Order: sequence, then C-alpha cells, then structure tokens
Amino acid sequence: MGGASVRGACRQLQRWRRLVVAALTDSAVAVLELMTPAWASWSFTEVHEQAGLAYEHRYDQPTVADWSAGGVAAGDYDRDGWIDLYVVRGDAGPNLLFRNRGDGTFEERGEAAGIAIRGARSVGPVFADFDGDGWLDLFVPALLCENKVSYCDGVRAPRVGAVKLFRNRGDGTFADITEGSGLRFTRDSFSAAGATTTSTVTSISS
Ligand SMILES: [Ca+2]
Ligand SMILES: [Ca+2]
Repeated sequence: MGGASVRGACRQLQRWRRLVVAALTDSAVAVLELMTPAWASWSFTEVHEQAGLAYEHRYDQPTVADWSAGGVAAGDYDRDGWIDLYVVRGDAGPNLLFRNRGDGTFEERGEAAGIAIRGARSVGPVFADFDGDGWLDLFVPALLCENKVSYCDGVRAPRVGAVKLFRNRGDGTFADITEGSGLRFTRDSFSAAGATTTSTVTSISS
C-alpha cells in the first residue's frame, strides 16, 4: 500500500470516528433527557406579596412553647377548585383566612367567614370534613396552659376554650360549634390531623 492510500484510509477512519462519537453523544443526550424527570426543570418564583399573602406572626413575650405556636391549614373551603389558606398569627392579630381567587391572588375573608380567632395561641390548624357534608370544616388546636406547666407560669394566663371547631355552613361562613362538640381540651395541643374520607378529626395533645 502506497503512502497516498494509507493517508486516505486514515482520513476515512477519522471521519467514521467523528460520526460514531457524534452518534453516541446524541444518544447519550437523548437517554439523559429520557432519564430526567419533568420536575427537574421546575422552578419557583417568590410572589407572596403580589399574591396578597403578606402577614405577620408574632408573640410579644414569647414563651418556649410559643416558638412552636404557628401553622397553616390548606384546603378548598368554598369548593371552587382552588386551595385556600388559614393562618395563625399569635399576638400580631386575628387568624386569617385567605380565599384563593384563582388568578394567582388571595383575598382575606377571616372576619367575614367567622373564623378570625383573636387572643389565642393557635397551633397547626387543619381543614377536614368531619361531618361528611362535602364542605371542609376547620379544627384549630391551641396552647392552653391550663395545667400551668413550666413554660406558662407567670407569663400568661390560661386560655381555656382556645381550641376551636368550626362547621362550614357552605355559604362562605363557619359556625363555632366547639361547645356542643364535646371537644374540651385540658392540655396543650400542638398539632392535628384530619381525614375527610372517614369524617374524623384527631388532635394530638401533650
Ligand atoms: Ca377555594
Ligand atoms: Ca363539613
């Protein structure tokens, strides 16, 4: 084989090598794209102020327990298909109900809905349809200090009755049915869980 023939064969080999590398690269990219879940390309933009969700949660003289006294419930209380929010605020003001308008913004409806709790250390609220009528009701645990445990002594008076159960009337308002429900708590409640399928609301107290 002459020198010209050898150089020609080498060029041919180099072309084939480039083609093979390009094909393998394209295949590798395609495989990686197939292996990459859709959520990997998700991202979030912080929009709470534009959405109308600017609020304060605060305790003026916080006890150790107060540091855990917060929480948000999420649920479609008015059944319009959009998730609404109920937030607790401590000493900063009444608890708030943010109704989702469905356009990326919320309107505050706590007072109008009858669930703007004031003066309680509400904790971990939860929406659940406890009576099975198709409308999400609201259970709001709270710190009570009824037993004058150490973190309450001398700082705050007991707040019996701070735990609340509200029944959703289905017209945008709630009725406070705590008294007749039998839910009388004698110790602090730090969280709650609800299951709409079984129409039950369970509170975990300590
Ligand atoms: Ca809604
Ligand atoms: Ca209900």
